[in-house]
Amino acid sequence: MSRRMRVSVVQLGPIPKDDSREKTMLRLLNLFEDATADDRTDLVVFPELALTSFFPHWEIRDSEELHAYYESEIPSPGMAPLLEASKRKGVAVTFGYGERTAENRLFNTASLFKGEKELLRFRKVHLPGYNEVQPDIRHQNLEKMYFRVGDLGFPVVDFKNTRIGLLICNDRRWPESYRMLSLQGAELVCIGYNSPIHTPSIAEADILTDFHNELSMQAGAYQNSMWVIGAAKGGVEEGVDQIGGSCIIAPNGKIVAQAVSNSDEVIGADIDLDMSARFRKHMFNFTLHRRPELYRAITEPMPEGWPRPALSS
Ligand code: CDT
Repeated sequence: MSRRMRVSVVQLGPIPKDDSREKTMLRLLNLFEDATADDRTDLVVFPELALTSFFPHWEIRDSEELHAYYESEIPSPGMAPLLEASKRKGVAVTFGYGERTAENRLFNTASLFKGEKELLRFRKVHLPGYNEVQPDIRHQNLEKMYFRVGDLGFPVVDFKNTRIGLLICNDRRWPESYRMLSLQGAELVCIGYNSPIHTPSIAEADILTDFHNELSMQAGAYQNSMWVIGAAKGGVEEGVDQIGGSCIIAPNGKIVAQAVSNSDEVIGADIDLDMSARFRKHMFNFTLHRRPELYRAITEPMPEGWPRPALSS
Protein backbone atom coordinates (compact mmCIF):
# COMPACT_ATOMS: atom_id res chain seq x y z
CA MET A 1 0.00 0.00 0.00
CA SER A 2 1.35 3.42 -0.91
CA ARG A 3 2.14 6.03 1.71
CA ARG A 4 -0.47 8.78 1.49
CA MET A 5 -1.21 12.05 3.23
CA ARG A 6 -4.02 14.61 3.00
CA VAL A 7 -2.70 18.16 2.86
CA SER A 8 -4.71 21.40 2.97
CA VAL A 9 -3.49 24.88 2.14
CA VAL A 10 -5.04 27.98 3.65
CA GLN A 11 -4.50 30.93 1.36
CA LEU A 12 -5.12 34.26 3.03
CA GLY A 13 -6.36 37.50 1.57
CA PRO A 14 -4.93 40.75 2.94
CA ILE A 15 -4.58 41.27 6.69
CA PRO A 16 -5.14 45.01 7.19
CA LYS A 17 -2.72 46.73 9.54
CA ASP A 18 -5.61 47.93 11.72
CA ASP A 19 -7.16 44.50 12.21
CA SER A 20 -6.61 43.33 15.77
CA ARG A 21 -4.62 40.17 16.48
CA GLU A 22 -7.86 38.66 17.87
CA LYS A 23 -9.81 39.38 14.71
CA THR A 24 -7.08 37.88 12.54
CA MET A 25 -6.84 34.78 14.74
CA LEU A 26 -10.60 34.25 14.50
CA ARG A 27 -10.25 34.34 10.74
CA LEU A 28 -7.42 31.79 10.81
CA LEU A 29 -9.45 29.54 13.11
CA ASN A 30 -12.46 29.58 10.78
CA LEU A 31 -10.23 28.71 7.85
CA PHE A 32 -8.56 25.94 9.85
CA GLU A 33 -12.02 24.52 10.56
CA ASP A 34 -12.82 24.61 6.82
CA ALA A 35 -9.49 22.98 6.00
CA THR A 36 -10.08 20.13 8.43
CA ALA A 37 -13.84 19.68 7.96
CA ASP A 38 -13.28 16.46 5.99
CA ASP A 39 -11.79 14.79 9.10
CA ARG A 40 -9.09 13.32 6.84
CA THR A 41 -6.58 16.16 6.70
CA ASP A 42 -3.17 15.48 8.26
CA LEU A 43 -1.50 18.84 7.71
CA VAL A 44 -2.67 22.45 7.19
CA VAL A 45 -0.27 24.95 5.62
CA PHE A 46 -0.64 28.72 6.19
CA PRO A 47 1.41 31.56 4.58
CA GLU A 48 4.47 33.55 5.65
CA LEU A 49 3.79 36.05 8.49
CA ALA A 50 0.29 34.64 8.81
CA LEU A 51 -0.57 36.27 12.14
CA THR A 52 -0.09 39.87 10.99
CA SER A 53 0.17 42.11 7.92
CA PHE A 54 3.39 41.83 5.93
CA PHE A 55 4.89 44.76 7.88
CA PRO A 56 8.25 44.92 5.99
CA HIS A 57 6.28 46.77 3.32
CA TRP A 58 6.51 49.96 5.35
CA GLU A 59 8.90 51.83 7.62
CA ILE A 60 8.37 51.47 11.37
CA ARG A 61 10.72 53.59 13.48
CA ASP A 62 9.05 53.12 16.86
CA SER A 63 10.50 49.97 18.46
CA GLU A 64 7.40 49.22 20.55
CA GLU A 65 5.24 49.41 17.45
CA LEU A 66 7.70 47.22 15.53
CA HIS A 67 8.06 44.60 18.26
CA ALA A 68 4.28 44.12 18.39
CA TYR A 69 4.66 42.26 15.09
CA TYR A 70 6.91 39.56 16.61
CA GLU A 71 6.30 36.56 18.87
CA SER A 72 8.74 36.49 21.74
CA GLU A 73 8.13 33.04 23.20
CA ILE A 74 7.43 30.06 21.04
CA PRO A 75 4.71 28.89 21.19
CA SER A 76 3.41 32.37 21.93
CA PRO A 77 0.11 33.36 23.54
CA GLY A 78 -0.86 34.83 20.18
CA MET A 79 -0.60 31.38 18.56
CA ALA A 80 -2.43 29.53 21.32
CA PRO A 81 -5.95 29.38 19.81
CA LEU A 82 -4.66 27.89 16.55
CA LEU A 83 -2.49 25.38 18.40
CA GLU A 84 -5.45 24.42 20.60
CA ALA A 85 -7.47 23.77 17.43
CA SER A 86 -4.58 21.70 16.06
CA LYS A 87 -4.54 19.65 19.25
CA ARG A 88 -8.31 19.21 19.35
CA LYS A 89 -8.41 18.03 15.75
CA GLY A 90 -5.16 16.06 15.90
CA VAL A 91 -4.00 17.88 12.76
CA ALA A 92 -0.54 19.39 12.28
CA VAL A 93 -0.27 23.01 11.24
CA THR A 94 2.52 25.16 9.84
CA PHE A 95 2.54 28.96 9.60
CA GLY A 96 4.94 31.87 9.43
CA TYR A 97 5.48 34.58 12.05
CA GLY A 98 7.99 37.20 13.16
CA GLU A 99 10.23 35.77 15.87
CA ARG A 100 11.99 37.84 18.54
CA THR A 101 14.41 35.83 20.66
CA ALA A 102 15.31 36.48 24.30
CA GLU A 103 18.53 38.09 22.96
CA ASN A 104 16.42 40.41 20.79
CA ARG A 105 17.40 38.71 17.56
CA LEU A 106 14.65 39.04 14.97
CA PHE A 107 13.84 36.39 12.37
CA ASN A 108 11.26 35.68 9.72
CA THR A 109 10.29 32.22 10.95
CA ALA A 110 7.96 29.31 10.19
CA SER A 111 7.20 26.40 12.51
CA LEU A 112 5.41 23.11 12.21
CA PHE A 113 3.26 22.28 15.23
CA LYS A 114 1.06 19.42 16.38
CA GLY A 115 -0.91 21.03 19.17
CA GLU A 116 1.53 23.10 21.20
CA LYS A 117 4.39 20.72 20.41
CA GLU A 118 6.76 22.35 17.96
CA LEU A 119 8.06 19.71 15.54
CA LEU A 120 10.20 21.90 13.31
CA ARG A 121 11.41 25.50 13.06
CA PHE A 122 12.92 27.26 10.05
CA ARG A 123 14.28 30.79 9.91
CA LYS A 124 14.19 32.39 6.46
CA VAL A 125 17.58 32.32 4.78
CA HIS A 126 17.10 34.39 1.62
CA LEU A 127 15.95 37.81 2.81
CA PRO A 128 15.00 40.03 -0.11
CA GLY A 129 14.71 43.79 -0.08
CA TYR A 130 16.75 46.43 1.70
CA ASN A 131 18.16 47.41 5.06
CA GLU A 132 17.16 51.02 4.59
CA VAL A 133 14.20 52.89 3.19
CA GLN A 134 14.36 53.33 -0.57
CA PRO A 135 13.22 56.62 -2.08
CA ASP A 136 10.89 56.77 -5.07
CA ILE A 137 9.67 53.20 -5.17
CA ARG A 138 6.04 52.09 -5.05
CA HIS A 139 6.46 50.03 -1.90
CA GLN A 140 9.24 49.06 0.48
CA ASN A 141 10.55 45.64 1.35
CA LEU A 142 12.57 46.17 4.53
CA GLU A 143 13.19 42.53 5.40
CA LYS A 144 16.93 43.14 5.67
CA MET A 145 16.20 45.86 8.23
CA TYR A 146 13.66 43.88 10.29
CA PHE A 147 15.17 40.37 10.22
CA ARG A 148 18.50 38.58 10.38
CA VAL A 149 19.50 35.80 8.02
CA GLY A 150 18.20 32.52 9.44
CA ASP A 151 20.76 30.62 11.48
CA LEU A 152 19.16 27.18 11.62
CA GLY A 153 20.17 25.99 8.16
CA PHE A 154 17.55 23.86 6.37
CA PRO A 155 16.27 21.44 9.02
CA VAL A 156 13.92 18.53 8.33
CA VAL A 157 11.71 16.39 10.55
CA ASP A 158 10.12 12.98 10.27
CA PHE A 159 6.38 13.33 10.45
CA LYS A 160 3.85 10.53 9.87
CA ASN A 161 5.30 8.44 7.06
CA THR A 162 7.45 11.10 5.51
CA ARG A 163 10.13 13.75 6.03
CA ILE A 164 9.22 17.43 5.90
CA GLY A 165 11.10 20.70 5.39
CA LEU A 166 9.99 24.33 5.49
CA LEU A 167 10.99 27.32 3.36
CA ILE A 168 9.77 30.91 3.38
CA CYS A 169 8.83 32.95 0.32
CA ASN A 170 12.01 34.18 -1.38
CA ASP A 171 13.76 30.92 -0.42
CA ARG A 172 11.58 29.24 -3.06
CA ARG A 173 13.32 31.10 -5.88
CA TRP A 174 16.74 29.61 -4.99
CA PRO A 175 17.45 26.04 -6.14
CA GLU A 176 19.87 25.47 -3.27
CA SER A 177 17.01 25.69 -0.75
CA TYR A 178 15.18 22.67 -2.16
CA ARG A 179 18.40 20.75 -2.73
CA MET A 180 19.47 21.20 0.89
CA LEU A 181 16.17 19.63 1.93
CA SER A 182 16.12 16.83 -0.63
CA LEU A 183 19.70 15.81 0.21
CA GLN A 184 18.43 15.18 3.73
CA GLY A 185 15.62 13.01 2.40
CA ALA A 186 12.74 15.49 2.63
CA GLU A 187 9.80 14.42 0.48
CA LEU A 188 7.53 17.36 1.21
CA VAL A 189 8.26 21.06 1.60
CA CYS A 190 5.83 23.71 2.83
CA ILE A 191 6.40 27.28 1.63
CA GLY A 192 4.44 30.33 2.80
CA TYR A 193 4.80 33.50 0.77
CA ASN A 194 3.86 37.18 0.33
CA SER A 195 4.77 38.12 -3.24
CA PRO A 196 3.93 41.54 -4.64
CA ILE A 197 2.94 41.66 -8.30
CA HIS A 198 5.25 44.65 -8.76
CA THR A 199 8.97 44.34 -8.14
CA PRO A 200 10.64 47.74 -7.79
CA SER A 201 13.45 48.28 -10.34
CA ILE A 202 12.42 45.33 -12.49
CA ALA A 203 8.94 46.30 -13.61
CA GLU A 204 9.39 44.32 -16.85
CA ALA A 205 8.86 41.21 -14.71
CA ASP A 206 5.51 42.35 -13.30
CA ILE A 207 3.43 40.49 -15.89
CA LEU A 208 5.41 37.34 -15.09
CA THR A 209 4.95 37.24 -11.31
CA ASP A 210 2.54 34.30 -11.31
CA PHE A 211 4.67 32.49 -13.89
CA HIS A 212 7.84 32.93 -11.81
CA ASN A 213 6.02 31.70 -8.72
CA GLU A 214 4.97 28.49 -10.45
CA LEU A 215 8.23 28.13 -12.37
CA SER A 216 10.30 28.22 -9.16
CA MET A 217 8.15 25.82 -7.19
CA GLN A 218 7.50 23.39 -10.05
CA ALA A 219 11.22 23.25 -10.82
CA GLY A 220 11.97 22.74 -7.12
CA ALA A 221 9.48 19.90 -6.97
CA TYR A 222 10.60 18.12 -10.12
CA GLN A 223 14.36 18.56 -9.77
CA ASN A 224 14.26 17.30 -6.20
CA SER A 225 11.47 14.72 -6.47
CA MET A 226 9.50 16.45 -3.72
CA TRP A 227 5.93 17.49 -3.04
CA VAL A 228 5.88 21.30 -2.82
CA ILE A 229 3.05 23.03 -0.97
CA GLY A 230 2.82 26.80 -1.59
CA ALA A 231 0.58 29.02 0.58
CA ALA A 232 0.09 32.66 -0.43
CA LYS A 233 -1.11 35.81 1.22
CA GLY A 234 -2.70 37.52 -1.78
CA GLY A 235 -4.72 40.60 -2.66
CA VAL A 236 -4.15 44.26 -1.87
CA GLU A 237 -2.68 44.60 1.62
CA GLU A 238 -1.88 48.14 2.75
CA GLY A 239 -1.66 49.27 -0.88
CA VAL A 240 0.55 46.37 -2.05
CA ASP A 241 -1.06 44.01 -4.56
CA GLN A 242 0.11 40.43 -4.05
CA ILE A 243 -0.37 37.26 -6.06
CA GLY A 244 -2.37 34.28 -4.83
CA GLY A 245 -1.66 31.10 -6.74
CA SER A 246 -1.36 28.83 -3.70
CA CYS A 247 -0.79 25.33 -4.99
CA ILE A 248 0.14 21.74 -4.37
CA ILE A 249 2.81 20.42 -6.74
CA ALA A 250 3.72 16.78 -7.28
CA PRO A 251 7.26 15.42 -7.60
CA ASN A 252 6.66 15.16 -11.36
CA GLY A 253 6.40 18.96 -11.44
CA LYS A 254 2.66 19.09 -12.11
CA ILE A 255 0.29 21.32 -10.13
CA VAL A 256 -2.42 19.05 -8.72
CA ALA A 257 -4.48 21.71 -6.88
CA GLN A 258 -4.47 25.50 -7.09
CA ALA A 259 -6.35 28.43 -5.57
CA VAL A 260 -8.49 30.37 -8.02
CA SER A 261 -8.76 33.63 -6.05
CA ASN A 262 -6.32 35.94 -4.32
CA SER A 263 -8.30 36.04 -1.08
CA ASP A 264 -9.16 33.61 1.74
CA GLU A 265 -9.46 30.16 0.18
CA VAL A 266 -8.79 26.55 1.12
CA ILE A 267 -7.46 23.92 -1.27
CA GLY A 268 -6.42 20.35 -0.59
CA ALA A 269 -5.13 17.14 -2.11
CA ASP A 270 -4.40 13.54 -1.27
CA ILE A 271 -0.75 13.07 -1.98
CA ASP A 272 1.17 9.91 -2.79
CA LEU A 273 4.44 10.12 -0.91
CA ASP A 274 5.89 7.14 -2.76
CA MET A 275 5.89 9.23 -5.91
CA SER A 276 8.78 11.13 -4.38
CA ALA A 277 10.70 7.90 -3.78
CA ARG A 278 10.01 6.71 -7.35
CA PHE A 279 11.32 9.88 -8.98
CA ARG A 280 14.30 9.96 -6.64
CA LYS A 281 15.18 6.39 -7.49
CA HIS A 282 14.69 6.43 -11.24
CA MET A 283 15.35 10.03 -12.37
CA PHE A 284 17.12 12.16 -9.78
CA ASN A 285 19.17 9.46 -8.14
CA PHE A 286 21.56 11.62 -6.14
CA THR A 287 23.87 8.77 -5.18
CA LEU A 288 24.37 7.60 -8.75
CA HIS A 289 24.33 10.80 -10.75
CA ARG A 290 25.22 13.91 -8.71
CA ARG A 291 28.76 15.26 -9.23
CA PRO A 292 29.35 17.46 -6.16
CA GLU A 293 33.12 17.46 -6.75
CA LEU A 294 32.37 19.59 -9.82
CA TYR A 295 29.99 21.95 -8.02
CA ARG A 296 32.49 23.52 -5.63
CA ALA A 297 31.86 27.10 -6.77
CA ILE A 298 28.33 26.76 -5.44
CA THR A 299 29.32 26.33 -1.81
CA GLU A 300 32.86 27.64 -1.42
CA PRO A 301 33.55 31.32 -0.73
CA MET A 302 33.65 33.06 -4.07
CA PRO A 303 37.16 33.39 -5.54
CA GLU A 304 38.40 36.74 -6.87
CA GLY A 305 36.45 37.70 -9.99
CA TRP A 306 33.39 35.59 -9.21
CA PRO A 307 30.59 35.77 -9.99
CA ARG A 308 31.55 37.01 -13.43
CA PRO A 309 29.77 40.30 -14.08
CA ALA A 310 26.96 40.32 -16.63
CA LEU A 311 27.82 42.09 -19.87
CA SER A 312 26.15 45.48 -19.91
CA SER A 313 24.47 46.61 -23.10
N1 CDT B 1 8.25 37.91 1.18
C1 CDT B 1 9.13 37.78 0.19
O1 CDT B 1 10.17 37.15 0.33
N2 CDT B 1 8.82 38.40 -0.97
C2 CDT B 1 9.68 38.38 -2.11
C3 CDT B 1 9.55 39.62 -2.87
C4 CDT B 1 10.59 39.75 -3.90
S1 CDT B 1 11.34 41.30 -3.75
C5 CDT B 1 12.56 41.28 -4.91
C6 CDT B 1 9.43 37.18 -3.02
O2 CDT B 1 10.39 36.50 -3.35
O3 CDT B 1 8.30 36.96 -3.45
